[in-house]
Amino acid sequence: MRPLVMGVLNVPPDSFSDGGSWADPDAAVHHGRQLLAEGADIVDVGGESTRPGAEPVGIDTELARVVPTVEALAAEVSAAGARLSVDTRHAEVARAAVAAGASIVNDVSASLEQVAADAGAGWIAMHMRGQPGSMQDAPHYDDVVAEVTAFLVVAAQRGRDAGVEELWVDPGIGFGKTFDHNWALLGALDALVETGIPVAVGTSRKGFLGAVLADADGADERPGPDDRLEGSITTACWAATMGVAMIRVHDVRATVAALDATLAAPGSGPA
Ligand code: PMM
Repeated sequence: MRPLVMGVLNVPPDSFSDGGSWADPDAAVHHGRQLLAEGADIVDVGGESTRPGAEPVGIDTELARVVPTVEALAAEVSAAGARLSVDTRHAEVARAAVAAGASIVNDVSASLEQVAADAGAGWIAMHMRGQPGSMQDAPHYDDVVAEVTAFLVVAAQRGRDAGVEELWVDPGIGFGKTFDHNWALLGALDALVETGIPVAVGTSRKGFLGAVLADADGADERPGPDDRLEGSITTACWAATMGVAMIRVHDVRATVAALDATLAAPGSGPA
């Protein structure tokens, strides 16, 4: 079965990959509609950039970006049989977004299980080592796959104990990880899937893809976020064959088509 495709709708002006193209609320709503038309199962609205080195924006700014966008999209998303998620680390923003029509809390801090449970929302618990401002300062693990898996199994249990009825765990590609850590986690996605907890993953346009794509075509310069489509799609398809339940992407149409092609052959999914 095809994983759910979550389309990224970043409202902050400093988001690393779309450079704030959708910072104006009307433009954000327009882009949300486009993600939906392209086949997104979930539209993920975020008001605070968590790219490496990003500074926190403040709750009021985050609320002002997220809530009107969720409100404006809620009816259309639901009519299309899709859902809205809110990408936030902050309880207040999560609560307000769910009140405005979101039904999933996409939580890069893996700490909002009680908020999600109380709001009757689903919860995505992502692994992050450190905080966005400093997380890429020499991250170290003895065994990245074992440590991230152990963290996520505990998080999922916390979620269930809090009363969350629908949850996913996400290894947090790029969040306090070297490029090698990211590849190790992607290579071992099947082990995470084998825990039986639904797995979400996001590789789309991330820096570790730029390094590989530069090597591939012999270019001196690494492609920027907008030029990482091939790597984004290939890793999404890889994750799908490993059995993940959800993939977070910027390029919805291309990813959906590639996933359908990848999964069309009998036996192409997880064993
Ligand atoms: N990556 C980003 C933001 N939110 N949420 C989940 N669950 N998983 C991710 O990998 C993830 C996320 C950073 O990427 P962006 O700046 O392009 O949104």
